Amino acid sequence: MSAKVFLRLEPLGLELVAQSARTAGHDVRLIDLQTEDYRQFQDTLKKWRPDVVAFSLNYLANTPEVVDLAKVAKSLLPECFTVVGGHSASFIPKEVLQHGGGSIDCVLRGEGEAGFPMLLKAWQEDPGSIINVPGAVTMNGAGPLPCFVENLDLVRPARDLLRHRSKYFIGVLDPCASIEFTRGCPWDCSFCSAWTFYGRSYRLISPEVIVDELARIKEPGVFVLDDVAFVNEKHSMEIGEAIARKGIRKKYYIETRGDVLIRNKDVFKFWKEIGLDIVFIGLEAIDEEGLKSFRKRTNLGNNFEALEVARAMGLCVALNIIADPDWDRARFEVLRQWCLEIPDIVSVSVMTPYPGTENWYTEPRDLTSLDYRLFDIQHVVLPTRLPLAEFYKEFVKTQQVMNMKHLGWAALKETAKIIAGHLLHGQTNFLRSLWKFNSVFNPDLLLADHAQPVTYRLTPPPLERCPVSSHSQLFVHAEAEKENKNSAS
Ligand code: B12
Ligand code: SF4
Repeated sequence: MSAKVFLRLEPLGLELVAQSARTAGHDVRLIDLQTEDYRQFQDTLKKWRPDVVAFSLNYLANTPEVVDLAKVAKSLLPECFTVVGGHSASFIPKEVLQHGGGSIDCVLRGEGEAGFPMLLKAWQEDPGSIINVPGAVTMNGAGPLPCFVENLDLVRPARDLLRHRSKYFIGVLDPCASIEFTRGCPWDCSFCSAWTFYGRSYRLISPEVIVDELARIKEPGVFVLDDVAFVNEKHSMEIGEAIARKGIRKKYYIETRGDVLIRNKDVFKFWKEIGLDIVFIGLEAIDEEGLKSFRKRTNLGNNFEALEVARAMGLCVALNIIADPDWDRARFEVLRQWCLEIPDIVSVSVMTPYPGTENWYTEPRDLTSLDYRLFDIQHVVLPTRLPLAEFYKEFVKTQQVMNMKHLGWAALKETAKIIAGHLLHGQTNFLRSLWKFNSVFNPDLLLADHAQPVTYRLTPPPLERCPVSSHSQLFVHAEAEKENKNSAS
């Protein structure tokens, strides 16, 4: 839903996988179905007739769509080898294969740059041997655990393979490219799978490589897609200094934590000077109990101080709060009031257990829906205290209050200036987004989605909830500890 209104971003993960295949000597094309349609997908398959069709399944909610697309690919090209990879596919490989009913030949777990060239080689040499490729899962069994990319500096994204680069934007950063500075997250929040996917590893990309790439990016806006930006003070400063030396002028969007901002104030200050524009802080809760239940490993004092510090630096601050399905009207009202008292952009999401998170195993409440499409943190998949229709009314009312507070006269004047600048360059993504909110964020539509016929059902967590005995049972990759020692310091 956010992708229909506020943003549409470059699929960097897929570009990296594409480049790794290209480096291995293959002819590769990319179709981003955020900017192209099913007809173009089918036309490409029919005309180009690729040997391999690979899909990126990062978001759980997209599972039915990806499965159906794989079925289309197989029906058009029965001889082609179909592969599904990406964040969510890595946590539910067997389910994805089963939904495919023979149309998906392999799910490749983990970092695609590492496994995909090996998989292609194995398939070319002896299709029966793909089961030995790290991360490969087929109907016949699973290969060894996926391995990490040896050196993140060596694979760079195939940006040239995307045909509609002007369509990528986030809010006022229109057009906007994406870039990665680091990979992994050192924290371990209970609702998040960012850290479990990478097995707790945290790796840095060299400042020289980053700056070289930034210099080649044409878009004026840049989305830094690190889970938590600027954790490593030295690395962040080195990137900033290299950008300044090279005279690169861009506007940046980053996501980070409140405690990181307080600890590395100098970094944020320096980055503000070289173009840092929007800082998204994953606040998640405005009460200590909430922070503790999410295992955020920080406190309210830190978070509120971070907001003050960021505002004082003149940064545009955006933050997220997680609403629990158990919330009543009063709880939503408290959030609305708080949101009106602060100048920042606030978004609200619904607490959702995802495969690959600790919550998936420990959440005591049973799921009320197994429809993948509802696992988008805007729909509710746990029992609500309020009747469901009422919950959605309160939820959307809260989002509307948050959205409207930025549309006062002063804000509109500023917005008009920004839009005029975009129009001069033929960019209309941000302008269009201003009209879309009410048609997308609508309680009746959210409720109606629960009545849609369900073709593919998510396998629920084990009936017996119990604490996760070892975090490593959640990890996708092996040998994270070794990797950490090599590069996180
Ligand atoms: C950047 C980001 C976004 C961007 C997306 C940009 C884009 N176009 O891809 C934006 C801001 C739009 C976004 C939105 C959302 N996000 Co988000 N996002 C991330 C984040 C922080 C990084 C993803 C990323 O680009 N990583 C860097 C690249 C290099 O890695 P990658 O894409 O994962 O690709 C690698 C592998 O997955 C694999 N791979 C990927 N594709 C393929 C394909 C093949 C064939 C193969 C072999 C391998 C492969 O290889 C790649 C290279 O190593 C992740 C956290 C994380 N660390 O993954 C959350 C994350 C993916 N997001 C999450 C969520 C919940 C959301 C939202 C629902 C939130 C919301 N507010 O609505 C929306 C949903 C958007 C949607 N399209 O439906 C959850 C996913 C939950 C789930 N299991 O579905 C994550 C894991 C964060 C979390 N807290 O748990 N997100
Ligand atoms: S929510 Fe943020 S800080 Fe917590 S584990 Fe996920 S990425 Fe890391």
